[in-house]
Amino acid sequence: MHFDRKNYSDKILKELYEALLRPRMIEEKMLILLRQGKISKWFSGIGQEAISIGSTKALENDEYILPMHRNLGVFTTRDVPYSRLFAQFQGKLSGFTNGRDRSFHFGTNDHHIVGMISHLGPQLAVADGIALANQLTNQKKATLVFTGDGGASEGDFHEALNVAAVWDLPVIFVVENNGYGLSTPSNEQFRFKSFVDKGPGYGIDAIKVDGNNVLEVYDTLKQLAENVRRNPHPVIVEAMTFRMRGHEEASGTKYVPKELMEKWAKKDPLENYEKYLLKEKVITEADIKKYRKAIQKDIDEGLEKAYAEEMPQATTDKELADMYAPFVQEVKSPSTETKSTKRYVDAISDGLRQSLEKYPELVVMGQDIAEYGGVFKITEGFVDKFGKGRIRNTPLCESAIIGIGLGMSIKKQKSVVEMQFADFVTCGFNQIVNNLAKSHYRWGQNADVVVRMPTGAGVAAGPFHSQSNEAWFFHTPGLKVVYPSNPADAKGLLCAAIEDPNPVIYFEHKFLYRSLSDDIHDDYYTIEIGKANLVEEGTDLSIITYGMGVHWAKEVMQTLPELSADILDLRSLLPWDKEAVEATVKKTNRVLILHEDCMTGGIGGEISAWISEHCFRHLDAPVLREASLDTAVPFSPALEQNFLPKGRLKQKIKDLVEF
Ligand SMILES: Cc1ncc(C[n+]2csc(CCOP(=O)(O)OP(=O)(O)O)c2C)c(N)n1
Repeated sequence: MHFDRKNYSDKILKELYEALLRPRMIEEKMLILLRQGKISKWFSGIGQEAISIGSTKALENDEYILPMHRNLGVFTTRDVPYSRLFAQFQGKLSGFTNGRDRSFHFGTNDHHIVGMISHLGPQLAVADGIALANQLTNQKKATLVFTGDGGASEGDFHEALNVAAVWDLPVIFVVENNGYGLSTPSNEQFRFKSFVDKGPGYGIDAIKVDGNNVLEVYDTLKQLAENVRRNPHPVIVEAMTFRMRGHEEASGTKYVPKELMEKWAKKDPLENYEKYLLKEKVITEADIKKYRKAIQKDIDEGLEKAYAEEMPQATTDKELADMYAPFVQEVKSPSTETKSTKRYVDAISDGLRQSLEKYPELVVMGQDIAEYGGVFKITEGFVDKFGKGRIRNTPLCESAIIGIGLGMSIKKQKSVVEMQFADFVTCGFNQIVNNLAKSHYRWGQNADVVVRMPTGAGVAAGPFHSQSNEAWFFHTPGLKVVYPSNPADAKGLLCAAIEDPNPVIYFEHKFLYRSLSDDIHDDYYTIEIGKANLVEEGTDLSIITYGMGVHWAKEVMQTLPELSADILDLRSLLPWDKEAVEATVKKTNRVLILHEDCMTGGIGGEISAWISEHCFRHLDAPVLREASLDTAVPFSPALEQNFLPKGRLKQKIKDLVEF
């Protein structure tokens, strides 16, 4: 292995050596602990340390690094206290996740590190988000994110690179090419020869380094980082290396040809660098002993402290509360009584515009939302007022854009992401349910993102532009879900969603956009998230509903003058207003839950179960539900109307009162 020290001082060379030695020695200890059953799992980075060390040393300490499962060296080089690191591995409270996540699945803003989630690829877009926040606030900072060669097969890799390229984001994408993804060798993972070939495909630079040569990694990354800071743009670095142990310790390496192991063993990054430094007389054998002794002491002390700590005890209230960033909503009333007539679509636009005025750190992202104004024209004229930096046209990369929202939150910026249609959220689903929703619970990082979801049927738009998918998110702890049914709520709930530091899925019904108007307050105001609204009062039954259901219920009740109903508009689905539900059940004793979403697995099932469990004594009839058919949303108008519940509603109401 050839080392070129260029003009680097002995001091730097020694620092690199010491930094390289640390993760190696910790790992050797971890392997012993694993054998003794004292830790549960270990993903070894032995043989790959030079990439973590060279990269981390090349960056400034306040530049974010997003490591993967073999990047222990990032944590040790950023001086994460060993006792906390070991406590984290053991699931203890003084780790970084209150015992809620394992190994390297954590971030620490104190050290400017954002850890991975198991899904690997989502990490890459989070780096884009941090870089975008830096760019928008004029901070000349690089952001560095790792991926394995296997993880790079995920669509997330493509999306993150593509967005970074289009937006000139200062992100260094380091691909650790270690030849395998679990047991799958590169030739079964991809066909191209080198990740460097991907650069031109994205219109960005790409460079290959010997990932086992710490000096080469350090020097290359240092220059790249300087370059990226000065002239923001993304770059791919392919670091060639090899995984010397199993995917994780239990899985072994039987499938790896012996010759490959032998070949790469000769390239060990630590041994080779040590030999070089000895030969160059930068260090002596005595220095090595000294380093080892000091590191061993740090490890022993860290372990002792971690072991001395008790295992955490569970407290249900705390576990539940920590799914969300603490926030007590202060409901804002409009400052004057001035009102004007606004359509539902204008009310959303109004709320969004006023929120952009209120929060200079708020950025809106979505497809065609800039000059074009979005397909529903909600952001029309916004670019002129707020500029292209804050009103951002995005490529068709839902997953990356939502992940970018999380990255922006890490830098304390708010974002609203517009799905062109709620249906397309499937392409960003993983980021929402696994990254945004779980981030606060896992490591205390809130995701200050609102996802706007033009939803619903009734406009003959077919199976992929009409779906109701609120139930997917209703089932996901960590999210909030709101669903306004009228212009006043649309504005107030959007402003409230943007104020809330938690991820909020905001449903807006396309059918209502231009069909419903009302006099609404001109001033900024918010509506309480989690609070239902009793829109009509009656005595014979309660219809609990939201969205279009509110309008269907009102309309159908008009055709039944002999009956009167409480119509309860939930407005918020997560959390939903149990008090209001209980109150109406106690009042009328007969309940129908109505929603546009399909019956099976719709949120009506949950509300019905809750009523049975908590209000059973107040019921004079079983809780009934009416909902769409359990089919996809059909295109042709007659089929679509048959799919929707409205046509069946009258009979259901009669069934309920006659029970
Ligand atoms: C979406 C997803 N699919 C599969 C896995 C299981 N898995 C974890 S790591 C891994 C291999 C990753 O290979 P690579 O990215 O090359 O990193 P390496 O482990 O080689 O460092 C696999 C298949 C996962 N965690 N997430």
